[in-house]
Amino acid sequence: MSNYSSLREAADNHGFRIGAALNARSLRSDPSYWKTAKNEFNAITPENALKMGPLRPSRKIYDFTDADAIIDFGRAHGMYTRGHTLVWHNQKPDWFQAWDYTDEQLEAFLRDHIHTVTGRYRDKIDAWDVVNEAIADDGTLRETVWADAMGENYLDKSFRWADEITDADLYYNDYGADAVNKKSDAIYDLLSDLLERDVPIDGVGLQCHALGDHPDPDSVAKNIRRFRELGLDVQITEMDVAFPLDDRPENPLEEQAMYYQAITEACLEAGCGALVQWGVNDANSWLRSFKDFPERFTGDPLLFDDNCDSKPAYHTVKETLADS
Ligand code: 9MR
Repeated sequence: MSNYSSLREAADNHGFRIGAALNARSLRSDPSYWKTAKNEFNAITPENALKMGPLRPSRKIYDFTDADAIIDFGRAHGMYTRGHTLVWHNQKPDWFQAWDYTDEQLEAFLRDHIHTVTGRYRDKIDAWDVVNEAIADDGTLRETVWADAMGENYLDKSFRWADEITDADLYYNDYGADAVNKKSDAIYDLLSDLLERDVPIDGVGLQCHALGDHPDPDSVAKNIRRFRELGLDVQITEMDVAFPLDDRPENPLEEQAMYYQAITEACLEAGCGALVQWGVNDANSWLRSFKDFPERFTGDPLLFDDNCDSKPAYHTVKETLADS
């Protein structure tokens, strides 16, 4: 057993970033959530507050209240901050539906959005997920409003606009691409092309939502290595580990602990610099409320339970960091 009193201390001592996605409501209202976030993690990602929908209640108005609260919390406690996300097909503002824009207007809107948001947090955000989930599950470019108006070039432009304003590291982030597979192959090709065109991209975020399928940790390590060899930084950006309700292992908490351990080992061995879990504690996990798969997965995917008590996975991750 290590002598470290927190995950944060173990991670700090080994130059690793261990993070959690945060929401402003729980930070404001739940003291054990606040305390766990502050004591156990040295990195944060606002879970929703920096997305276009929450930030843009109307076309001309920004609402930075929740984003500021989370980012100020991180800065007050010396945490590394990931900004999530500037360009995504989901969580667009509601008013978007009714907006009858031209391609040129949409491009100008996106450029202004990226300039404004990266500008506000110029000295406060360390890494941005500039583009999120641009590749579809079959490996082709996802059809989105951005691709529709601007073509594939929307990625190049988005990274360049962010780079005009901020010195933060600029990431491409996606799910289902944690291991070597068809989707991560497509992302590898996409990012190689961006680098070849001198697009300012620094890293790739592998989300690692391990729900039904738990990607093979050896293959995850191999995947991390190949992106590193391209010259990119790699981070695990949204990890959670759940099981299908109709195919639960006998000891889900033990299995979960072993899987978190294996991915932490893969990160350390392959040179991935951060592991961020997607929430602080189970009660706040998106799996509890996500409408797209009601009651399909166990709802306790994180390192802390509903009361913010540590789970077996917490201890395997901490020991793995301590031994590194
Ligand atoms: O956790 C987020 C949840 O609260 C939102 O309702 C949802 C909207 O689609 O987005 C969730 O976060 C997603 C992240 O931004 C991108 N990768 C997948 C995450 C889980 O769906």
